[in-house]
Amino acid sequence: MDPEAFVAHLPLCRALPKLELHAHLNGSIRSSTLLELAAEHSQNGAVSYPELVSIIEKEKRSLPETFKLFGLIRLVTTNHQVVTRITREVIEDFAAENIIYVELRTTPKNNPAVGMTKRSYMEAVMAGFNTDSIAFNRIYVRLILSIDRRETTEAAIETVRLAFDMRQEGCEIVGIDLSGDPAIGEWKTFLPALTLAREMGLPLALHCGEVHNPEEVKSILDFHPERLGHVCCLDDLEWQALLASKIPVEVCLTSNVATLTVPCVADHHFVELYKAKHPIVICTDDPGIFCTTLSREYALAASCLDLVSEEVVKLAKEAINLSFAEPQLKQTLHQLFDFSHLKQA
Ligand code: 6MZ
Repeated sequence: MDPEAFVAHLPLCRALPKLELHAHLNGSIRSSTLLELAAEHSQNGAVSYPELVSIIEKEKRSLPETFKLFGLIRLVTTNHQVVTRITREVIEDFAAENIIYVELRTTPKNNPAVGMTKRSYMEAVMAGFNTDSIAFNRIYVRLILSIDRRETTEAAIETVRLAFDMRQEGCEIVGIDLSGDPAIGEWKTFLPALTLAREMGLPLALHCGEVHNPEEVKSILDFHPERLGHVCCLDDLEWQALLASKIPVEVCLTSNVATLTVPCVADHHFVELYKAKHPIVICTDDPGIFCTTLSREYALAASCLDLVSEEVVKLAKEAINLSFAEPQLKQTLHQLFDFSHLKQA
């Protein structure tokens, strides 16, 4: 990757209207907020502040270290008010960098100690939608509910039912995700919940192949979810099956390099996907954790693929068709692109 080309692409990538289709709420938390919450919780002994700071400051950390950090984040984001605050800040930050549509994914959590149920957690998330960015249509926000790989079949089904019920009630829920530490859990545990989601008409965006697990990757590809995240560790056979499937891939460059899943951006498998005209969408995964922005991810992708401006705009615009937005909103998003003052492909 040519650093000069990266810098040259940044202004366009910042100005570009963008869609974020793979961002975890608690991975998008502002560092300043995380440190503030950690300082509060270190006083009551819940977390070790120096430990958290040292993990946050590390530029690259393995997947297990990353999940250790998520464990710490979980300890400081326990109550409803904090969940609402984080959601509001994340939406404001996305809107500020010209993201016009986001599918924010989050894992509904039970926390009996503070009277939190999966539903009340989601209500706290939606209370964070009370921002000027949404009110003035600067950004459209939709939610994807995540099943954590540590969960039981029953807990996963509870999340899917909650997504269905809340969507029926008019909440902006558009799909189901499977995420969490890829070293934990088995496909057969989650399959009943994912099958139920499909029966209920909820699209699926599943994490796939973050670690080498050919059996699970094969099962996921056979299941044919609407979108896949990462697909980093695929053997030849699964790679060919992925290409043949045409299942769109959510590409998270900085995250994959930071977690040492991929050696560097230039060697990232998205280059081959792009050249094969496989549907891809550029995403951040966890912008707070990996200190990145969607504009930066687009500039990285553009410099790595050696794209001209028209191709960058086209790549960003294609995300509309890969989103789970309702048809009318897709039309609105197309118009927003068409009215932007950027060169159209
Ligand atoms: C797998 C990830 C992830 O749900 O509490 N998460 N799962 N791979 C990744 N790549 C690095 N990044 C984040 O957001 C944080 C949760 O999202 C999942 C993990 O389960 C993490 O605890 P929420 O809002």
